[in-house]
Amino acid sequence: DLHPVRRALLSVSDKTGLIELGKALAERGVELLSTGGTARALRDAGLAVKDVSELTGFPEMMDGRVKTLHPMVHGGLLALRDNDTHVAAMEEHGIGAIDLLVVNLYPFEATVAKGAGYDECIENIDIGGPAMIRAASKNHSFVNVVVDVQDYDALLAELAANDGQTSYAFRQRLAQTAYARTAAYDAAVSNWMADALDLEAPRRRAFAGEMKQTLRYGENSHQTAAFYTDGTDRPGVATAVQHQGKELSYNNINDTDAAFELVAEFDPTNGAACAIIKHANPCGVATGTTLLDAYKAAFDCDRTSAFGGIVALNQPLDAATAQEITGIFTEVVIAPGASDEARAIFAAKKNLRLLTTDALPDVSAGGKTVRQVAGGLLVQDKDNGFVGMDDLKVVTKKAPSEDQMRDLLFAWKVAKHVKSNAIVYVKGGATVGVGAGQMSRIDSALIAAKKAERMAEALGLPQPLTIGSAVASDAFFPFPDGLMEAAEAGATCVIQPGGSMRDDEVIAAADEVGLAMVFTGMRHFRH
Ligand code: 93A
Repeated sequence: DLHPVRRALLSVSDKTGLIELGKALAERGVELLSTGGTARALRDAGLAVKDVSELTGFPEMMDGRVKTLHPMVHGGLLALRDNDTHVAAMEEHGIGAIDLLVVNLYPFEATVAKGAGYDECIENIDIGGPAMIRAASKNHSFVNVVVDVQDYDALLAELAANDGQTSYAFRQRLAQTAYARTAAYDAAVSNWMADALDLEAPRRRAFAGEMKQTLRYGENSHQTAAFYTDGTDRPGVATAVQHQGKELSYNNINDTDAAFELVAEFDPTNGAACAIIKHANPCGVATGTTLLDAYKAAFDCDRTSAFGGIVALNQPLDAATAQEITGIFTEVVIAPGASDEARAIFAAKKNLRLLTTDALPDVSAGGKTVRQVAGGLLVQDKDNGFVGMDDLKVVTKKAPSEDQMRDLLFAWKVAKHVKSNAIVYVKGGATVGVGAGQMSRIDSALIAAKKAERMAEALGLPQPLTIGSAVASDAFFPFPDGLMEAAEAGATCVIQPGGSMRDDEVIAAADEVGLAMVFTGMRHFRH
């Protein structure tokens, strides 16, 4: 199943590594065919190249829209070399076999990413490239197709190992990658159009990903897993740089994402913030004048759960905070940067992973979230809902004080990132109890209060910090009972969406025990 590579067609928008590849192929005696800009680049490097326009007898025309769409090209890619009628057709029409296709496409994704207008995006939809890629991939019994610069080395290694030939298995793998590339390309075009046309629910949707890394296993050790990126360059766990520590696990990536997206809710120009995550839920979130203060306060919410947690910061990691974090076992720290001193401190902790990005995730950005169910995908807008002071409606006789308002809005931001049913107690810009993922809201309120009691004991406090706290509920209280649990735990003010059939009863109950309560009019379920 080894086949020699004698003739190659190179047509690339990204010219990275092109000359080295061209030279290596020429040294092997491979004849080079190429399109306009690619041919020019190869020729400038002193290589002999035949223009596709010479091959087809047609000039590249219509602004390059038609350059390789021709039987001389597609016949050379698609002809079965072991089929008599195909071979006869090649001879009759003077079509030469093309054994290797190297194409990378017009930079459509990058054009969209830089914010180009409609017409410029349209002009960057490559037609001839994908057509050739799909043709060459179909004929992988004989033809090699390379669509990524990062695969040039593997191609040259394969040729070197097999005296200028490639194996069937190698060509199969190339074809699989190539089809994923054209699929991703068309997915990008279609998704861009859905956005440009403002379509809420396009009848068809395509998703695609590029492997970033294989993972040792998935959520559990009997599940295989890999991490795919979606091609956007958003700051976040997918684009973060890892400075030290062993490879991230599936659960680490999921938790690091949860941590970073949560801490990004807190504008760094308003002060430092820290979020500590376990199993995708926060076990402590706090703001502070310094990162160190914020970390300590977040840690004090639930020291037990913070062990082996993931820490996210909204400002670059500094030495003092780094030192404090090393006080307990932490899996991952992610921040928008880290000082040299901080990195030196972490360097002594070999198992601690440090990830940095250039910027915080943009929490106001749009986009879609996707979740799989049996036989389908659930697609929705990312929850970038925001509630500010002006959106709040005071519904009780008592109105929250300014300090209480601050804590209520803080609690609300955190509740958005807690699995439902979410109950979050906050005092002085720090969570003091988080109840997550319960089937009953009362249980979430109870669990959060219980945790606060336990922390008070551990810290030797006279009383739990839920006394005099602000409490947030991610969805309305259907009955007064859940709210009364929070009041029992010591909460004095409440933020919740409102909208229950029994709002009147809930408000009356709040008034009776002297709570100040505000409605957001927006819910933050998270499952
Ligand atoms: O405009 S196209 O869709 N029409 C074509 O026939 C065609 N053939 C190759 N774009 C086409 N290409 C693309 O041109 C390739 O996919 C590659 O990205 C680019 C290389 O152009 P040049 O060699 O002129 O830099």
